[in-house]
Amino acid sequence: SSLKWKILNVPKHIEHFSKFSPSPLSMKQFLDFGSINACEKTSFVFLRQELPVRLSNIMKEINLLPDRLLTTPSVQMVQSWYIQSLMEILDFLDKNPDDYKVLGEFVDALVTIRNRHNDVVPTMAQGIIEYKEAFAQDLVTNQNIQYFLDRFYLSRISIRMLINQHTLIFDGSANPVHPNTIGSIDPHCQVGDVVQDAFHSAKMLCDQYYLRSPDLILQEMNKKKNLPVSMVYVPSHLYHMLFELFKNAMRATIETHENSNNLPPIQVMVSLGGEDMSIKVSDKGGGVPFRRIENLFSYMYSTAPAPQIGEYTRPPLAGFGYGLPISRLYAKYFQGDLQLYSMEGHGTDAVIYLKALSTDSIERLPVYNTTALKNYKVSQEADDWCIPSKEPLDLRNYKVAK
Ligand code: W6P
Repeated sequence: SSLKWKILNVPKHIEHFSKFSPSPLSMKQFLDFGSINACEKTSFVFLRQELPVRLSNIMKEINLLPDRLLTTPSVQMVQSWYIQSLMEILDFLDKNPDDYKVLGEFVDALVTIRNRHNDVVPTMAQGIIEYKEAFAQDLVTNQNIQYFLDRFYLSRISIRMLINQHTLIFDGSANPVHPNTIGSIDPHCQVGDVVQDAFHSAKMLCDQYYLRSPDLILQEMNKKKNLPVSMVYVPSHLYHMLFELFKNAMRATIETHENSNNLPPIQVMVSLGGEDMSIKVSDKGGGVPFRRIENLFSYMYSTAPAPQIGEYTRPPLAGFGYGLPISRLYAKYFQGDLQLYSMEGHGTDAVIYLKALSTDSIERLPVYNTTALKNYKVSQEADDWCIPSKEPLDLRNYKVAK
């Protein structure tokens, strides 16, 4: 049958499309797809090539995972979703872009694909749990998993962005919920408003579990004008990052001031410069030792099995899950970053750096090439730094050897 023929040919299609580099889009290009002269046909012709390229590039990297991880039921399941979705898009390669029915079917296919991949993050996490249960976790494995998941989730964010833009802009039946947005992009995203929204949501969770919550002090700096800071951005991405930072900041604040009647507020500074739009979230939650900061972004160290029934469950307020590493990927997606500056004993500053100019906001995409391949081949080697000795050296026994 034609279905069997297609499945047998999937590896060949992956070979073909993974030879192309993904094409990063700028905010301006995203906006052009959604402007008055937006052409559904152009978007369709672009996506039926670009989606297979992005899918195939990352599928090549899935295949480079250590066998013991690749063969877990969870990772097998995720891989089968990618194969199925790739086949469904390839179905459109021989269809006529001038046929409006084809365009309608394409929107439907994209919605199906997006839903199929909804649970990729928890399913991959399950794969990591299965892997951790069976094998000792070493530093090299942690590095490899970190490298892969950062690229894999960034690829996923980018693919969902493309799908969201096309379906939101060209689904004629859907009334635009936000008339001033172009797909998921707000050309006049009011950063302070998103800060307030995200803070409010985190505060509700915090009140629910701790019966109190810190206040917000919000300040804005706009070098050019005395106006609220505004930029071209995806509000849902910004909200996701801020919500995560606020949950962390609130939890740290409450847990270090357990025996105090007043809580130090969380201070936010939103600053717009010529190149950067930066947001600093400061808490006085006692901070984190410098040595542990890296672990906050580690997929492997922050993957814990789901609590069993009857077991003590932690409040859903931060400090677990993939919130921080994925928030950093949202920042990096349009050439920004997310960094933590902590002082143990005092508190933590979390800073989101974004590009102020839409001309600088260009997708940051992983590409499968020989450099990527090399990064999966790193093996356990001797460290080129000494291991600090615990016992002070007894100098009386010290003899100079040459
Ligand atoms: C902390 C740990 C943390 C992570 C992210 C954001 C804020 C904070 N505060 O103590």
